[in-house]
Amino acid sequence: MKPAILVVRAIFPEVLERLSVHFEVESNQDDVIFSPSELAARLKGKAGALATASARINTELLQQLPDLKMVASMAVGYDNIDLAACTAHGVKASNTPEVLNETTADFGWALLMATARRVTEAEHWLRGGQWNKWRYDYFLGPDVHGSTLGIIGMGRIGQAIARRSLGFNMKVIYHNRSRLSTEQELHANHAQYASKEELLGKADHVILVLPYSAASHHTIGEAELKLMKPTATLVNLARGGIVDDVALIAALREKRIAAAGLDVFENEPKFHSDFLTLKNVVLTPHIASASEATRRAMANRAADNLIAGLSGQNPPDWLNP
Ligand code: 8YV
Repeated sequence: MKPAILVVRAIFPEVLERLSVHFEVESNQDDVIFSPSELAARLKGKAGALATASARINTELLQQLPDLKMVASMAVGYDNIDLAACTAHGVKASNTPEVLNETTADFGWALLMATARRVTEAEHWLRGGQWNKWRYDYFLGPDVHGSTLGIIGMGRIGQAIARRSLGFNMKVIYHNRSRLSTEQELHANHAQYASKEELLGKADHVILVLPYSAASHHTIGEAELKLMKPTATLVNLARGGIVDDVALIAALREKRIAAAGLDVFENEPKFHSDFLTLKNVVLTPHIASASEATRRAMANRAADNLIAGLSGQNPPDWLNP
């Protein structure tokens, strides 16, 4: 008999078909958001789960699921998965690194450009019927080319963003838990290591691409926002919770920084409604990896991991070997 799995959220139909060659698949193509108790009920008796970053995989869940052997998440970030709890319960966990690096870096660039050059604000103004003349000072913003880019979190996505800055003749400074090798710095447009404080004081544009953890909670709060230039922009591509949203709203409202571009929020898909009252923020619904090809690659990579892990092999992206 084939092992039973749950595909927790809706997914590309061809990936479901692929999985059904190996497993008895329970799917959720209506994309119902399960409560923790519904998720536990659905996972009862299942050997595996293909989940996304919105499913909380913790001790409370795992202790109800003695048959579960593997959780394959379709995301690079795995702050939703308690790896120690998985290991304690003999559950393999995997993520989907690499396949989304370039697409996510592209979107970081899109948010940076839109934020600095006030693209969505200007569009709302035009759509609102307010465009009746040209003026020298309409929608002035900071330049992106030739500026200093500060990247916090210089992993694979951060480095892909740094490479893009070469064409914009930018200087790159970065902060990371550990310093890159000289060769990696060279390939990342000669990125220079800086302390977080130094970076915040010097950068014209700050991009956050670090993983979320208890240690990175509110990496950008009131004190850090005060270090930034009043002309600077902030982009968060990483996770809600890395920025203190209440502190950011205050800084944007008081124009202590110029603008922000946010793809992630504390408590998403709910977010602080005060963001909607601000013109100097670009808001997107967690879509940085959302290219057709990349989302397919992520889904297939999660499937590869589940197929390997439940057939006794090492999943290629095993997080808790
Ligand atoms: C996903 C992400 O779209 O990979 C990640 O960590 O944040 C996004 O690419 C999302 O988390 C879906 O699981």
